[in-house]
Amino acid sequence: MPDNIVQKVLREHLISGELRAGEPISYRIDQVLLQDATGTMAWMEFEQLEVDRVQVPLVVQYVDHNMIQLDYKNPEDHFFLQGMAAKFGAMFSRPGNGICHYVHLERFAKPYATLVGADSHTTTAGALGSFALGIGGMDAAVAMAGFPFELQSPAVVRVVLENELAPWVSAKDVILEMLRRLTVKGGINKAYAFDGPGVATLNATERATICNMILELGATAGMFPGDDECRTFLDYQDRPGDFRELLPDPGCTYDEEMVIDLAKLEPLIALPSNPDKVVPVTKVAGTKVAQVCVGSSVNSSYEDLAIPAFIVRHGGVHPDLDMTVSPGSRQVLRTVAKTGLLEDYIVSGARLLEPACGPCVGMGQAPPENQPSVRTMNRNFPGRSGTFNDKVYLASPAVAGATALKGVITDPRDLGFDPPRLEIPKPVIDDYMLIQPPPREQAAKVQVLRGRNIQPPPIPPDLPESLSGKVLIVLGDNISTGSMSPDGVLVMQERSNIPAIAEYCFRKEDPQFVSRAKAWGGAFIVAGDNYGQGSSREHAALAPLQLGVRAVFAKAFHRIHRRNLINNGIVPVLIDDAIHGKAAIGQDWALPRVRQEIAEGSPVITIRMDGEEYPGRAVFTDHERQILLSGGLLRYLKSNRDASKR
Ligand code: MIC
Repeated sequence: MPDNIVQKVLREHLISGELRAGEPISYRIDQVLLQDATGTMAWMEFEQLEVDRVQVPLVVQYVDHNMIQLDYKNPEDHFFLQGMAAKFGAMFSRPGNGICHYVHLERFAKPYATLVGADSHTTTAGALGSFALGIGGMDAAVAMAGFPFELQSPAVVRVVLENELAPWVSAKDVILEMLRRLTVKGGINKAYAFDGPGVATLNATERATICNMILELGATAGMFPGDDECRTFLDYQDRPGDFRELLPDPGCTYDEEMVIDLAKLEPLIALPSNPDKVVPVTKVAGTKVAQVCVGSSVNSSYEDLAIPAFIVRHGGVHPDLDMTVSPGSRQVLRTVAKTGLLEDYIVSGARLLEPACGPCVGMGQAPPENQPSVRTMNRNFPGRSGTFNDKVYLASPAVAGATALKGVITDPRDLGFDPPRLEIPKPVIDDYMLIQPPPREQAAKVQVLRGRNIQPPPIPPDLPESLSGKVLIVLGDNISTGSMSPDGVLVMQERSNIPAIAEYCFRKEDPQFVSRAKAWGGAFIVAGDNYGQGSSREHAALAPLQLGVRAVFAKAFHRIHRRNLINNGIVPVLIDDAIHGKAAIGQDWALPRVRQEIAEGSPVITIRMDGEEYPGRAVFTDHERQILLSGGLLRYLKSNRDASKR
């Protein structure tokens, strides 16, 4: 049967199930990526699986998120991760080596690889023909232990790219256009396979921009073919042996199709505070801006940095704003230094940051309240920048550069000069900060520094016959995981300590949430559509678990967060508008037959409120039901292992 590129990679790795949209499948994982903010929990979960070494060909532990070392917490986490990587056979990318997605693209991504990562933007590697997706830390731990990865087979959408981008229009505008058309929930359980004549006009890092932000559609993955552009990038990276041609078979089919005429796109911008609030830049041109941030895991390649550098050399960064630049990797930083771009930025008055996520997750450079910050980053959920009432806009490096020059949001087509003709130099390749794990015999002797703030994850309780308690909070649509586990230096440095990070749960939405949850003994969260969008952070499930939350009722869940809830023994129940409309804080709700309904595979989970019963919906795979009945994924795996020993 002719296969599209998603099917080709999955078929080569398939262990069980059928490659049909919606069917549960399991497949073999080649590579796992961890970063520091999710990695500490993932390693502690891995330890619980009692496996002496990672069981997949490549695991890389990056340090790129919690880079501000306010006190002992983050640096001790970094050394813990370095020790765990050495002990269990993972590579370690030292702080300063770069952003996980960018370094992974440069050094490890390749056609036909399957990659999972404890970071939602792991999808970036799809630019080089990997089937790559973000997952929670516990799922990453289980993948590292060699278990097949389970997924709902995504519907494959063919994205036909036609023609070529006009001057000053960029790959960022392609993905912003997709967000404009499809919204932040339009891609749930879909994989986007790029095809058509426009594909060859986009180089690997432009493809990475699109694949990174494909996640903002809620999508499982995005994939470009393994074609000449992919080969060129791998050659530049001195990895010609990693190339394999990966093209759709003639006559292959797709579940859906969309067409984007690249030539018709114009510079776009996402308004505060959701990545799908996309409008043409012309609509908001002239808005005064306090900050411009270039770089992060998206738009941090040499080319991405070259365009704003070229623009701001026409007079310097506007005195009324602050401009920051974050290169994607040490390789990019060295290339930028060698080619003189660094000098351009220094002369122009930009602030140079280290190759790390930085402002993207509120790791420093928080903007002033209520003042626009234009960023080339991937998300602008409320408060993510670290500032409570932030106003973050997302746009391309060209728009960011033009804005930095003029001090107001500016369409680069109005600059009055042409974009630079970019020669992409051969990068400076240097893996000095990527540490190989020692051989197995030496690994056992590795001493791991367990910092004082590193506390084991909470263990979910058993799922009883019935659950009852109070509604703790009622939320609207598109609540991101940043609400349950906020961004910013102060909160994120508690990523290794769930009791501490739980104190910040829903602090933006409702500062009384935590005290109420404690006083009422936990219970239930009620939410709208696309609950848990955004980040893969398992902490968004672990913090509610710590506070006693046993079930979450929502009109729809984001894929990664839904799975994190299940893994941690919290029941995700689907509800309709009518039930959502009845919910109020403090109501007594019950799931009177929850265990039996889940055990029987019932499509309904009965909700009782005010003496009436309502049908909540349950859509679980058999395996997910077993996980919930066992009190979470680790308890499920442990009880299976103990049973097989008996
Ligand atoms: C993000 O971009 O939101 C993050 C921070 O990289 C997260 C991971 C995390 O919260 O640690 C993600 O994308 O999964």
